[in-house]
Amino acid sequence: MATLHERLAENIPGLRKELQGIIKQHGARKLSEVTVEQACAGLRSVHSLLCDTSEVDPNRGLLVRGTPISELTNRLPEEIFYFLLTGDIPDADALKSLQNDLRKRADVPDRVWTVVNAVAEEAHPMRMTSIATLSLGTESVFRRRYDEGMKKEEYWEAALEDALTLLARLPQIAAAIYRRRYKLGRRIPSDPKLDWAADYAQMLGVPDPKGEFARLMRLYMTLHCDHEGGNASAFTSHVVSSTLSDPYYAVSAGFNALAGPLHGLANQECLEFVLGIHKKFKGAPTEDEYRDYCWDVLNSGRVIPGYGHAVLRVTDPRFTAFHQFGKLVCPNDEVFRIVDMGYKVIPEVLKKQGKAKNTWPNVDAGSGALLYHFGVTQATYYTVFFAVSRALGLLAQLVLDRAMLIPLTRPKSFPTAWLKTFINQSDV
Ligand code: CMX
Repeated sequence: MATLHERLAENIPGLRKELQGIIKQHGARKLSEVTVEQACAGLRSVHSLLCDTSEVDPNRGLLVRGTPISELTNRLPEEIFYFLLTGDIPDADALKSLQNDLRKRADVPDRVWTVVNAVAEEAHPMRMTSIATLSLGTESVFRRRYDEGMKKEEYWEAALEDALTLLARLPQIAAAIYRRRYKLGRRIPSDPKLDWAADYAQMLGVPDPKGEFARLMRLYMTLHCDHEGGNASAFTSHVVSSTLSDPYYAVSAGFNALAGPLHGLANQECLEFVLGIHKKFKGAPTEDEYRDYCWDVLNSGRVIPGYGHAVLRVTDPRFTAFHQFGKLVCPNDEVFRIVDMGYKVIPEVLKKQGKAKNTWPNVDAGSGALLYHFGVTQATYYTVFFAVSRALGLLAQLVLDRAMLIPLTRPKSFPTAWLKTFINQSDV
């Protein structure tokens, strides 16, 4: 089977021609209407972005290239990256070639370690990850080739170069940040015999005699890989990369969006919520105690982290995958039991409250308890796991954006005065 680069080179001319044909023939057709509320409140559900890597179906959850994520849970993240970009699962040779390519690119330059070590030790790990990502960008092939006058048709190849290098180096950087931020000792070198996620797992230094933590990391990296194009981090990365900033700028910007509590930081808050229950009840509570605790949270004006979603209207299949993993690996772990019990109690409470459109758990509700089980107790680090995985999707999307010659993103804004005039005129 073709290598990733070969397969993309085969696919892109046809896809480009197809899209250009669609725009030429149907460019004036309307896809979506924008209401005043949508324009003033986050552009919810406005069909306005192309994204071929994945889509989120309100009732089926994440579909990667049309395949439900629940059918991909045994795949390696490297296979998923190939799949996101091409729509094909690589065969053994293509996978090996991709893994070898990543290994060759994995050495992190010393100056990046200098930058990582210069960030305040108490900084949030997401800030460190974003700074390190930006700092890697001084070697951007995209930037160099752009400055040399690269043709538009070749942008995707230079973006792919950067994407592979960034992916190859992120696990080392993220693991080093973990060890530095929580004072766990020296960096652990990469082991080139391991796959991408298992290597990340071993570089964190988490004891893993049965290889279960490595399995969790593979699952984690696969489940968080992508979530279509309109979520905050993907959209941010898309906008930045549309300016022809290099992929390091774009991914770092995407990470900055991920660091918000309504997005990727929620997994940190989920574990804090579960640990709060554990502390208060000195273990798993009864269902009644759990219910009362949730009402106290809601009545104090806070949200229940890990529940609800902007698009999904069912239990997130990614939660189901983590939940099943926990039931197999640590069914009696007290923190996991609180997550398990929450699945029974919380949807019912949220339903009674009647505000949330989706009362079911999202991906963040259970992942922290599993990490905690393996000794990764530092919840402030959890969004970094999300970021390393989501880099797969951000990078795949931006390579395809450049391949499809997607131009600068530039919606039109308007002042409130214009809105008032518009309303008055349309009322007449
Ligand atoms: N607990 C309490 N109230 C909730 C809720 C929850 N878990 N989820 C939604 N609501 C409330 C909203 O705060 C909103 O209240 P107001 O009308 O008072 O503002 C109301 O229900 C309607 O919200 P919604 O349309 O159902 O949800 P949104 O699309 O606005 O927001 C999300 C989606 C995820 C931000 C929201 O469900 C939430 O805050 N959940 C908790 C945080 C969380 O788990 N975030 C992780 C999301 C996963 C990700 O994107 O990374």
